[in-house]
Amino acid sequence: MLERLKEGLQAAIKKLIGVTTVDEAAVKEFIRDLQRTLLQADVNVKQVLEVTSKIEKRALQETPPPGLPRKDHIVKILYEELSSTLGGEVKLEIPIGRTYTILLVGIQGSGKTTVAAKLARYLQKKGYKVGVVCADTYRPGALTQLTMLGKQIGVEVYGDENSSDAATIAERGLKYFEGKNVVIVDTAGRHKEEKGLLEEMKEISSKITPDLTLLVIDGTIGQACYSQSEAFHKAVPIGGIVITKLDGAAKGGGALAAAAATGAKIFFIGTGERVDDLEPFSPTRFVGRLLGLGDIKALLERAKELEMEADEKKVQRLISGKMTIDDLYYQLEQMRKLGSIRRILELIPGFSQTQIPEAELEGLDEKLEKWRSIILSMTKEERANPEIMNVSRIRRVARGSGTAERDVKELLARYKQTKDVMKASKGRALRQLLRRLQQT
Ligand SMILES: Nc1nc2c(ncn2[C@@H]2O[C@H](COP(=O)(O)OP(=O)(O)OP(=O)(O)O)[C@@H](O)[C@H]2O)c(=O)[nH]1
Ligand SMILES: [Mg+2]
Repeated sequence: MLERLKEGLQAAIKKLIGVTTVDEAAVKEFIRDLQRTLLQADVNVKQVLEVTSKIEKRALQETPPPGLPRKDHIVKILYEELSSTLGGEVKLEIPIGRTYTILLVGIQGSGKTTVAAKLARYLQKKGYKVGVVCADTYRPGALTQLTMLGKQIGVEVYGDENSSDAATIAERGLKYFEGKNVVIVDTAGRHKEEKGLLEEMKEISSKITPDLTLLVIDGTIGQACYSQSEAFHKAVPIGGIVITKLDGAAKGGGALAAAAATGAKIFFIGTGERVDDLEPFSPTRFVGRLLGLGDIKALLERAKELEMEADEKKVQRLISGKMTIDDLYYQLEQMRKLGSIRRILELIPGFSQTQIPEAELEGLDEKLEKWRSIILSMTKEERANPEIMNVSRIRRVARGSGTAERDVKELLARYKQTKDVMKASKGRALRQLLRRLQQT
């Protein structure tokens, strides 16, 4: 599945791992390789530029935890950013004690009927009692197709060849399957015109008010997934997406990225014609597989270990009152990864709201951006030994970072304040913070 994308990504990684030193030129080349590969997979240009510029920025600016090679750190960044481009994790949760209704919509030939059978089988294997309703009155032999698939997997199918009223059939089907855990409703894809199809979906949806409407999209159309799902979303609220035919679809990567860009979650992917070829979709697992899961998993674990080790060393330094500006910066970056600075600072005993006025908390997230450039304009010596910062050094750093002298002074004051708090509490404050962060 998605062999070319997989090969392209892995070749780019291999090349990066192969260079002797990862300098700016090597990162830029890596980024170009990624762009080429993603574009070939029909990922939308805007999305390609967005994700690769994030990767480039992080690759050039972030300091890997001590002990983790820069190359590995960049692969980790690639993994994180690609996963987040494919949206968040989602899981189909079936409630117990009532019938959960899933409505399948999508254009002609997208794979709805196949997905109806695959999904029924998937849920049945999990122990749910499932019924499938054929609410397609347009396709010749639609009911026969679904009934045959139902027989194959041992799931009952409801339909009415003599009626052309899809919404009423859907409604009757739900009544017929009272007592089942899940009822899946398959709908028409062919219609005289698209408008009519969307009208019919609207009618069915308002008549049966499904718990979940899944839009089934053919993955071979690539980035066109975006406009297709937008069109459907305007007619009925789409709760999630199923991308089919990812087996052998050269544009599958683009299809997934485009679907995720609409904001709807991808629930499942179809990977073949057999009834078992359906997988729940997890962006992290999927990207892990694209990049070669075994390696990625080991790398992530190692990165985590090293980060924890580094944290412990920093805690030691902070406790002994030897905190540097680098430590402060690292800590702020770590926190930023965990959420808004404001929320985090509220967790630190020494930084409680009694000490920081509300107004000051407001712009803190943007302030971190300023601090980043200030710190980057300081020399190594200054960062390790902020006490040497005098008027002329402050002026130089302000000019170099494009900030005001008062910003530099403020950063230095905040540094001193944090250091004092840490020292006074002998690191208790930090330990408490770390413990709380781990719990959130
Ligand atoms: N290779 C591959 N083929 C698939 C997959 N899903 C569906 N198909 C094929 O795509 C074709 C159309 O699938 P259907 O399930 O009939 O599509 P539909 O959306 O119900 O079509 P209409 O009812 O006409 O709107 C069939 O030949 C399926 O076998 C998939 O994941 N991989
Ligand atoms: Mg069908």
